[in-house]
Amino acid sequence: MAGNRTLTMIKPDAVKDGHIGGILSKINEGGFRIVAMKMTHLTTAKAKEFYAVHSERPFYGELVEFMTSGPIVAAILEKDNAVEDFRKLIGATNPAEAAPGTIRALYAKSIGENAVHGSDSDENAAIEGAFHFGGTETF
Ligand code: FUP
Repeated sequence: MAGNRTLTMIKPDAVKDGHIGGILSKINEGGFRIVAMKMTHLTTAKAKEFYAVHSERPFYGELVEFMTSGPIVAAILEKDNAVEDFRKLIGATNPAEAAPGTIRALYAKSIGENAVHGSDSDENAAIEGAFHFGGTETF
């Protein structure tokens, strides 16, 4: 059975450009319930840990630098089939390939500065949710 939670981050580019409200509206319109949410600023160590799976990729350094360049908004979202449905709502990693109306098509600047994160599996959604939130911060 598909899991019902996913983890998102509104990334530093979108926060800086004033798109928190627009992105939260898309999340609400998409039928997701916000069950945890915080504004935070990742340290280099935390960003490296979050993206450890990409540590051998050529863009890892830039990715960590970008993700620590300003505050983010992290949230756990709930809906049936949350991981897959949220990835549909955000669109392709590269905004040039993101379907019209998706969050990345609307708000992302480039493949690196792409406005939002969405977990890619139920397993990672659970790991990433626990990375950002303790049990008493999730509702
Ligand atoms: P996604 O799951 O759509 O966020 O994409 P990936 O897990 O493939 O990539 C994670 C992050 O790495 C992206 F959000 C941005 C960054 N990235 C790059 O900067 N360059 C690339 O070529 C691919 C990913």
